[in-house]
Amino acid sequence: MGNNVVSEELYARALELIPGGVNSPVRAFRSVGLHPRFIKSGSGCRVVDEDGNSFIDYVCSWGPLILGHAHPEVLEALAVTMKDGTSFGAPTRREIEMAELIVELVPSIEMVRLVSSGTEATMSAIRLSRGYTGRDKIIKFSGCYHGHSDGLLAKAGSGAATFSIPDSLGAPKALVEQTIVVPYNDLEAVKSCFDAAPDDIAAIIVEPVAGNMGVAPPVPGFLKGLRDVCSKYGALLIFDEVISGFRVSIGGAQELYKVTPDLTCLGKIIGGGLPVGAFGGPRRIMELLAPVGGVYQAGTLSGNPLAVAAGLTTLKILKRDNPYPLLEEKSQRLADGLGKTFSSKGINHVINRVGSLLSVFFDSRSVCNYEEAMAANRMSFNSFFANMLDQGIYLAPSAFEAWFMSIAHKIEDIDYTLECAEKSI
Ligand code: HOZ
Repeated sequence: MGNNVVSEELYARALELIPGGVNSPVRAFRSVGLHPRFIKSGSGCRVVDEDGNSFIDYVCSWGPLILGHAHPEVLEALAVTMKDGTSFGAPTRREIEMAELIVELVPSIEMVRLVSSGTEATMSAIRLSRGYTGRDKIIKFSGCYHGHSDGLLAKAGSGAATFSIPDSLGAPKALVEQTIVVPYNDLEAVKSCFDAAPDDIAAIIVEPVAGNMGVAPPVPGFLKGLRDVCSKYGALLIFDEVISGFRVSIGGAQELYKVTPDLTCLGKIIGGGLPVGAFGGPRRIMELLAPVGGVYQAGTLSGNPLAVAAGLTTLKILKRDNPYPLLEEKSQRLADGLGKTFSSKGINHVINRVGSLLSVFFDSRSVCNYEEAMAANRMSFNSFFANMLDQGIYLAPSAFEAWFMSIAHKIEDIDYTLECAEKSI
């Protein structure tokens, strides 16, 4: 679409100064064989690049922007808050309001600690689970991405999958050995781990809706099975709801699937587009955190006033407006339309969707785990991606990332996307 002369110039400059020209690997567009577009602005469901090309955006900053770009109420909250200063490194009134709202809306959370990213949230929840249980090992699922802390990079999805990095260089072997990796949706494999080491496993960490191998919903009984196994062996169940929190329902996946984790990690939407993470759970566990208990965790910008203002405003709007039925309707229209288009052209495909999270795999079988996601046809995805971009549709530049719908996507945007999909196949 249009030209990308300015993006190319900026990319060349960035390559000299920033590894790979980007501050997060998937943004580089390398896996789809293209160069990134440099984004200048966003409004509603659209972003505009430095060359003036306008795109319908299904990345939405990788999930935070459920209200779309530059939502007026979020901007207003930021403007008002900013006048009083940007950071104090001291408690503020809004943090309590934010904690109250999270506790009210997320079923399992009685107390919550704010941090600055999802990576910090999962890393800290793991430390807390180890402190609480006095055990070291954790179970994670292949293809689930829980941020980039050392022990959680084993068989991580997302960027690591995109670039075929099974385990990151630099992650100490001794630490990675504490992470047991099993296939997503495989309850029997989890049970075998506990049978083999009943007193060693501190926690299971799981994306209750996997969103970093593309989207893979939990099969019926999987999450409940994890809950039962953790309760049986005295391990903690950690739901990483950084993507699914306030996305698949206002109470996240735990509300949707009616399974109560011990700890929940949040991020993305709760920052309203600014950097925030959080982890929470019952008082008896959370009060093991310093300064009450002996598990240390801290952060200069934790609970940053601007981030809290944007996040709090976003959560209040979600509670006030309940956009979830409409998001469901629009996302279904998109998924159904894509499915119809691919079928009419005889293209093998799987569309996985939970609410406003979806992804497309070019495969004839179901995709329930990382191994199946990896087996799908990536070349077809790459050419689909390039053709969509050319027509003004900005998808995540990797088959292992989700598409995100916002309240700002209108029916006409979805129908236009479908027209483009028809031409892109
Ligand atoms: N791999 C991250 C999302 N799952 C990408 C985040 C980013 O590049 O901003």
